[in-house]
Amino acid sequence: MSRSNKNHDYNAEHIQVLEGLEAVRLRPSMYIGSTSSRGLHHLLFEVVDNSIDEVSAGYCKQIKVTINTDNSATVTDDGRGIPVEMHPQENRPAVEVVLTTLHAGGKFGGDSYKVAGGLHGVGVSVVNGLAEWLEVEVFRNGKKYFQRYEKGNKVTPIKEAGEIKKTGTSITFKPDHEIFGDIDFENDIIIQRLRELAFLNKGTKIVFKDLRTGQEEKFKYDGGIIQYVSYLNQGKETVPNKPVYIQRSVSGLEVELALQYHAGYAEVIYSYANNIHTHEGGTHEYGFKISLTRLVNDFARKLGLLKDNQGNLSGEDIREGLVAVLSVKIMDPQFEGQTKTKLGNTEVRSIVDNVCYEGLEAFLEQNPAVARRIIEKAIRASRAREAARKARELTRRKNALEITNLPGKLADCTSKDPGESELFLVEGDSAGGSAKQGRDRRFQAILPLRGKIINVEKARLDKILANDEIRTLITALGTGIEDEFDIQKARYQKIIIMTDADVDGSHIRVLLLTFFYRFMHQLIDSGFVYIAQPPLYKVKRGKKKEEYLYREEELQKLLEGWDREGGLQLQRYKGLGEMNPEQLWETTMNPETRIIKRVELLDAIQANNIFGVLMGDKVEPRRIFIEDHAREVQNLDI
Ligand code: 0RA
Repeated sequence: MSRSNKNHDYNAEHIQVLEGLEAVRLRPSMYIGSTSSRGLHHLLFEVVDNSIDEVSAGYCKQIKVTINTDNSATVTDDGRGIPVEMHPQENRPAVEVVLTTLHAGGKFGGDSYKVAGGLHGVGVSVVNGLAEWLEVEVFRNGKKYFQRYEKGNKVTPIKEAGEIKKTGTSITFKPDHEIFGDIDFENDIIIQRLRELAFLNKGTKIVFKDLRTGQEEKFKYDGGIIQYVSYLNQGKETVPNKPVYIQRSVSGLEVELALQYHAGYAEVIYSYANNIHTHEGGTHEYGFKISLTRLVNDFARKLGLLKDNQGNLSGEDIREGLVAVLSVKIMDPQFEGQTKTKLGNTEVRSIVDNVCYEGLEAFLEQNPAVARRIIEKAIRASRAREAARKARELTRRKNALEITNLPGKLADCTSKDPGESELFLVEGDSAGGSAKQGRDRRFQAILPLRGKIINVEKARLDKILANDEIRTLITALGTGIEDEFDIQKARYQKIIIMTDADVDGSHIRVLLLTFFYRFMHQLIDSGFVYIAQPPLYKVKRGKKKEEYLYREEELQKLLEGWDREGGLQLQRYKGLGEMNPEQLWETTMNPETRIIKRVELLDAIQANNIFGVLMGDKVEPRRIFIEDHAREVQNLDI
């Protein structure tokens, strides 16, 4: 009887535990979102988050993450160590409670900003339940303790395993193949999160080691999110030189902001609540955005850059080229939204608004030159946006009135199938004429672009949008621009930029790519934009057929192998205009023989940056750019 009683007691405890973690095994997605690769990595990050909680509590300085050869993962920290002492209510060691009870974490050490809500902070017990096995080592009280679990069930009691001076926790677990289809950890995903955590928790050393490949990475940023912003702006021209940094605690809410502008146009705002990336934003991000909009407008009026009769600059214009990291720590975060990554706490909005307004105001007052540059950038953005709106309206009106009436300069193709239709954007009227004669009119359309628009240095983007030729281009493409862009309406799925290999040619390419990048980036994303590669040389050797050379190296090779007997005629092409229609067709336009280079997003971003250099306020970078390109052209002139 007593024996069965004992068994009964043991089972009662056991069953209760099983009930908790069995639920996790039955419906893992309810706890970790999915059992895909994302869910797998979620397990690891859950364990790391527990160590980060020790960092937030002020007891942990170093975290080490190791992927072992059997695909198990080890997370070691130098915190206080999970308590091994008896838990007063549960009557078993606290470490067991932590590892087997759902949401047990919150019952301990209540004064730190614990991650909670959404899919995060489900607790390390969930990891235990979804692991083939899990082993915990605790370093505490001068001793080492050890315990092992399988599928969430304890297989050994917590027991002492020697003496040790340091404190901390080490958890090793192997994801259960019965739960996860794929149990291979991916370093890129892990590294990105660990780097992010190191930025968000300044001074914390985070080490990553993959014993499968030997890869090792170390992250430690004493500058925290200041270094995060610098990292995001790496290699870019920035205002100010060092990111602005604000940090303040109000009513238990800790607010940290770092920001800096770059010369480009993209807006990057990363917001976090308790180290969780709030992809969907929320009250903290909203508070920051409205404070920045209000402050920049207030300043613009104060400095007389915005007159009484002018309307306010929009938030969007003010955030063009902005990189900001906003991190808040909050006691009881509410995560809302589709993916539970939107901070919902209402009191946060006005606190963040005030902290950011006051902090940034103080900075701008001490740095009036920076204030001016930020405001001027916003005014330029506002002008470009207004011009884009007008261009959109104009092309729309034109389309409505004369739907079948395509621009006169466009020599369209007869095919109406975008999949086979090509549009050549050709520099200059004379090359345009040759292209029109040489083309296969069934599927090739020609739009000559006159020299006028190529003066990038003088033309700002708002002017360029007002340009007739660019508007013709917009109409010819049929897609609309910006928010109204619709790739389904593209009349050609190959848009081929055909320019000379000289400074003007490179300018026109920069301009067109910048235009596509800023107003029709989906064209580039879809791989519809190409650069034609006209030949550099025509060669005739003896009685052999003429050959065309597209690269300098080909000429080198040919000269090295030349036996000097057959005679050799070499013609260097300086421009497209030197080729007659047949030659242009054969060398550059005929799909059977031509070379065209697909434009990658990176090419377009680069062009966009160069555009910034060419039309920016700085004379020096422009001079260097033009000199560099002049040199390239000279080199071609051997
Ligand atoms: C509960 C209470 C205390 C620490 C921890 C849990 C703890 C958990 C994990 C998980 C990974 N590393 C960890 N480090 C600590 C507070 C202990 C105390 O008051 O001494």
